[in-house]
Amino acid sequence: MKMLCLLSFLLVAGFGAHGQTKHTVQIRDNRFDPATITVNVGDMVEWVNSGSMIHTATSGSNCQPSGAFNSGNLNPGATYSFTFTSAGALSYFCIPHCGEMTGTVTVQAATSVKELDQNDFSVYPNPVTDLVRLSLNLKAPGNVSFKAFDFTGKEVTQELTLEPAGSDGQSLNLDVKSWPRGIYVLRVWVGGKYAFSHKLVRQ
Ligand SMILES: [Cu+2]
Repeated sequence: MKMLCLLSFLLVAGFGAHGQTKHTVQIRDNRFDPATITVNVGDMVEWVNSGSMIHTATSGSNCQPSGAFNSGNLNPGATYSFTFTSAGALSYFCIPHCGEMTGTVTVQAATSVKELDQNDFSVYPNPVTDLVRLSLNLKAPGNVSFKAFDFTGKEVTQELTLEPAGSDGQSLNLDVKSWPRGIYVLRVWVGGKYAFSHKLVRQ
């Protein structure tokens, strides 16, 4: 029961409604952690002031606000969330420390890839405890790469690539033994374009 509750919490906290992913950026004295983050259209970024000073997350560059978003002053412990609804790269900074505290949010459009969709991609076993096999059921039109993220939006793997298909198809084994138990998202790119995401449960 305890596990079920935790699972429900993770689902709500990690994905929210409508498949939205929440990403967290820690505001430290004096930097954003991570300073660069890539999200998909519709995703939310939450900034958490985990420093001991007042900071802001304010879109713009060279200490000039652009008006896209602005947290206002965040006291230690305060949070600010913003949902990104259009693709592009947005620079931001902290108003009191704009010379040294800067970051970038890159928002990518989820493009549909007709030649390959989620049905052509299998993840087995799922839930997984140690080794998960990722494979394509169809020959993809280009290199397929993916990254895994935990429920806070932190990347947990370097980019992994499936080479263009040979006669035996494309697959690889991903060792997740060292990952903490929880829910992960595999984001899949085909030919360099974001295609879809797939949930992976490490139990
Ligand atoms: Cu600051």
